[in-house]
Amino acid sequence: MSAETSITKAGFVAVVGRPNAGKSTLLNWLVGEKLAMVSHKANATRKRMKFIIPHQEAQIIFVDTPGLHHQEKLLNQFMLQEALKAIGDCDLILFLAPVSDSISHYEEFLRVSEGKKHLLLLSKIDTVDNGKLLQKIAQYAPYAESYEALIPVSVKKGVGKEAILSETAKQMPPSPPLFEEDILTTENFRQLYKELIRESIFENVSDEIPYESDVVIDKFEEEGGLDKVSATIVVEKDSQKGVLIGKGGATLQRIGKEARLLMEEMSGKKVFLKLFVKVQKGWSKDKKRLMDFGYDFED
Ligand SMILES: Nc1nc2c(ncn2[C@@H]2O[C@H](COP(=O)(O)OP(=O)(O)OP(=O)(O)O)[C@@H](O)[C@H]2O)c(=O)[nH]1
Ligand SMILES: [Mg+2]
Repeated sequence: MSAETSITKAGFVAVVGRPNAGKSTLLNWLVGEKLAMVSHKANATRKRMKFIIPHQEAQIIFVDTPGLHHQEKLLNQFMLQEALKAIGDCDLILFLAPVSDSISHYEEFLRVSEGKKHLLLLSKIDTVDNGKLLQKIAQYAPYAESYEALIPVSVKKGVGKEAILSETAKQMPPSPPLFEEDILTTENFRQLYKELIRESIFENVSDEIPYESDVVIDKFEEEGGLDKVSATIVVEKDSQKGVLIGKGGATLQRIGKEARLLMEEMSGKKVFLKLFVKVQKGWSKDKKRLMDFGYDFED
């Protein structure tokens, strides 16, 4: 770490909200690179992920989290725990409330947020007119004592970035930088690639398959400017394997091609991707299997 750093503040910021609120999209936009998977389908993010963004004299470590959502399945319990851990470990929370959501979700959040300082972000404001936006802001007004700031945001329209970064930087505690100053995330390429393959699955197959599948990177080799990746998509049922492969392998080919393009765009390298599909019945309900896939309950 450079001794000449201009960073005098640093801290962790948990980004939380209901599934599909736009958390991962927001963080990709703030960091200026598409690092995290996003999907129009809910419950895309499964693990915490750090995004490191310097702003003014602060090093802000944003932590993306799975949507706040209760479900019986073990994988979903892990996901909820991830969000709650991020809340427990942070200096500030960004709570994302899509502008069309009922404020009851914010009231629920206030009950789990342990009185921690937070910014209330009204997300996806491009989906409503100005009148509706003002109405919604008025509904939150009685809670003005609870939040540090209310910021209307639209990633689609490019609204809110400066306000989010400066309000967040203001709340960071005095500290030397906590991570190297030139990195955007602490995730390695294996993990980032895994998530982009999952994104391609979310976008290309429907019903329960996105929720009952996961990706294991079996091999990752760098050769010159080329990343050679072999990965296995794990599903719960034989029928899901059939759907994922598709007629003559067409679906798997499409998933692979879209994943490869996402991976190449993120890494700026050429990627050679080989995909396999395997059935492991009950993996999403089995603690040991979940741990093998990187969902570590003790972490
Ligand atoms: N119209 C509009 N759509 C948005 C905006 N931000 C995100 N979205 C869309 O909202 C959907 C969900 O985005 P994500 O970023 O995956 O949401 P998330 O909160 O990370 O979701 P989980 O990981 O499932 O909890 C995607 O289809 C995004 O394109 C926005 O500002 N405007
Ligand atoms: Mg997400």
